[in-house]
Amino acid sequence: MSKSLPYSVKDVNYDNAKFRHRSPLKVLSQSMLTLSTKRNYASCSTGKFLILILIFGIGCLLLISKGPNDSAPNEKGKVTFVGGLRLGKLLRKPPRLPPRLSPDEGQLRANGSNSDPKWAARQQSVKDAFDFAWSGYRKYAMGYDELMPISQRGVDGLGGLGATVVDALDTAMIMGHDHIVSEAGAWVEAHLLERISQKDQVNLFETTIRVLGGLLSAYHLSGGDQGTVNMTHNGPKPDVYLNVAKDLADRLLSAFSSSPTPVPYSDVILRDSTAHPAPGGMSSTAEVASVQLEFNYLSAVSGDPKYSTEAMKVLAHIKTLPKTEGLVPIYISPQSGEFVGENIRLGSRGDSYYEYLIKVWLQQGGKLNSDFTYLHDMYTEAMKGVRHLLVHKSIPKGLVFVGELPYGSKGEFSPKMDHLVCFLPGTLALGATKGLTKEKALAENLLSFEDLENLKLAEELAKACFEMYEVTATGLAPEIAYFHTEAYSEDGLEGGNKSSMYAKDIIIHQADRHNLLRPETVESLFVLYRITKDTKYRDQGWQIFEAFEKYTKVKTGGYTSLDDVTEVPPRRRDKMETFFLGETLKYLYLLFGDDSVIPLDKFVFNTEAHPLPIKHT
Ligand code: DMJ
Repeated sequence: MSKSLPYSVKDVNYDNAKFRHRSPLKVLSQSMLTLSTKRNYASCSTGKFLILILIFGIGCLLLISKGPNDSAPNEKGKVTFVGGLRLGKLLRKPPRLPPRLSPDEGQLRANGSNSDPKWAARQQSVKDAFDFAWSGYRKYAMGYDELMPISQRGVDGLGGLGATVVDALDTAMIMGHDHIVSEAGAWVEAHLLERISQKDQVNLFETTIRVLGGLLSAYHLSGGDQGTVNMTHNGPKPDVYLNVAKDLADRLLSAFSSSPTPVPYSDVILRDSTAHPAPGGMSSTAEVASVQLEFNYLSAVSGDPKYSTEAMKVLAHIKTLPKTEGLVPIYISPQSGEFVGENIRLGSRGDSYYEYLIKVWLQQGGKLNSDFTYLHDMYTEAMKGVRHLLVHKSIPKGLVFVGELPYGSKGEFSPKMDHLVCFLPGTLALGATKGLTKEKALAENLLSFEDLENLKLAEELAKACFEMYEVTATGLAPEIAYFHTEAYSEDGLEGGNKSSMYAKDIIIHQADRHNLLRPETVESLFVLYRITKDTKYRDQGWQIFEAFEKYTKVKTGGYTSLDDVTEVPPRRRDKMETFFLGETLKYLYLLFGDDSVIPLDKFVFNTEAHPLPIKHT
C-alpha cells in the first residue's frame, strides 16, 4: 500500500486508492501511455508530438469550460460561480478522482431520498406524536416542569421554570407546529421572567442546557441574530426570548463568581443570585464542562463577553489538569479545582464533557491553529484513550461497547454501559467529518487517520446501542446494560427477546430495566444517517419510534417512562421527561426529514438538542 495514502485501508472498508491525488501532468502522461500502448498510429515522433499538443489543447479547453460544476457556495448559501482564474487554480490544486460509491451505497442514497413518501409519512407520525405529547402536557401540567401522564398532573422536578415548555419550543418550531409555538411562546412571554425572579434552587447544568439552551435556540429559529433563520412567525418577537435568557444567565453566573476556582458550583438560588456546592461538595465533570455552547452564544448575540469568559475558563482550567490518556474522573471540586476520585466513564456525569470539547471547537469555527485548537486536541486525545482503555467486545457475538474504569486505569474494567453513552456514536461521527457527509469529506480528503478510526467506532457503537433495544421484550432499551465478556458473565438476565442474536451478549440487571424515554440512541442514528446516508439508521429509528408508540403512549395524553423494558406489558412509571419533547422526538423527526433542515455543518446541537448556529469566521 502506498505510503502517500493518509490512512490505511485496513482501518476502513473502502478503497482509498480511489481518492488519491493525481497531478494534471500525471493524468496527461498516463493518458499518453495508455494511448500509445493501445494504438499503433503514433509510431513516428512527429506524430507523438502533434498528439501531445492536441491532448494538451483539449485538456485546457475542458478545464476552462467547466462551468456550473466549478461553483462555490457563498456565505449566505447562495451559489456563485468562480470564473476567470479556473485554469490557474486547478493547476495549483490538482484535481482528484471523484469517490465512487459501492453499488450498495448508491442504492442507500437513492432509497434515502427525502422525497420518498414512506419517510415523509413516518416523519408525520413523529410530528403527530409530538402533538399528542404536548396535548397531554398542556391539558394537565401547563407551566409545570414535567407531566405525570398517568396521574394527569404536573410536577416541578427541575426548579419550577416550566422546563417542558422551553425544552419543547424549538422542536415545535422545527416541526412547524405553529399552534404549539404560539402557546409555548405566549407562556414564556407571560410567565418565565417572573418565575425566574421568584424561584429557589436550580441546578446550573440542567437549567443551562434545557432552559437557557431552549430560549437561545428559540431566539435564533424565530429570526433573532440578524434573521439568519426564521422558522416561525408565531409566538413573541425573538428579543423576548433573548431578554429572558439574559436575565436567567445573569443569575446563573453566580455559580462561577461564588466559586474560589474556575470550576462553578453546582446549584444556584435564582431569586437572590447566590450559589452553593452540591451536597458532598463536588460538581460533576460533565456538568461544569457542558454550559459553554450556551454561554458562548449568549455572549455573541448579546454583545456582552462576560458569559463566554466565565464558561470558557472552566475548559481552559481543565486543560491544565492531569488526565488518563485524555480521560477524566467524573467528579471535580470547585474548592480545589482538582478532579476527585478515579471513576472514569462516558455515562452519567462524564458524558457531555467529551461532547462539548468537540462541539465548542466546532461552534467557534472548527479551525486548527485557532485559540480553540486545544479543545480539538483534548478531544482527539480523549477519543484515543476511549479506544485504548474503554472499548471492548462482547462474547459470543462480538458487539463493540464502551465500558468503565471505576478505579482508574490501574483498576478493573467494568463492562457496564449506560444508555447515556449512546450519544457517543453521533459525536464521534460529527467530530470526524465536521458535519459534512462522509462522501464529501472523503472526496475532499478531509479525514485524518483519527477521524477514520472514530467514524468506524461510531458505526460499531451505534450497533451496540441499537441492540440494547432489540434485545428486550418491548424493543426499548434499559437505562444500563452490561456486556458479557471473558472476564464477566451472569446468567438469567437477558432482555426478554429470546430471538435476538445478542441475547447472550447483553446482560440487564433488575435495577437497570427502566426506560426514561431517553434520546441518545436516536440522536446518534440521526447524526450517522446524515453523515453516512445509510438508510439502516432510519429503519432502526423507525423501529424504536414504533416501540415508544406501542408501550409508552398514555391514552389520555402524553408518553410515560417505564419501569421494566424486559416485560410485556411493561410496568409503567408516571413521568414524561422534558427531553422526550426537546430531544427524542426532535431527533426522530430530523432523522426522517430533509438534510437541509438544521444542517450539521452550520449548527451544533447542545446536549439537550437545542441547535445553535456555528460561528462564521
Ligand atoms: C439530557 O438532559 C441531556 O442529553 C444530557 O446531556 C444527558 N441526559 C439527558 C437525556 O437523557
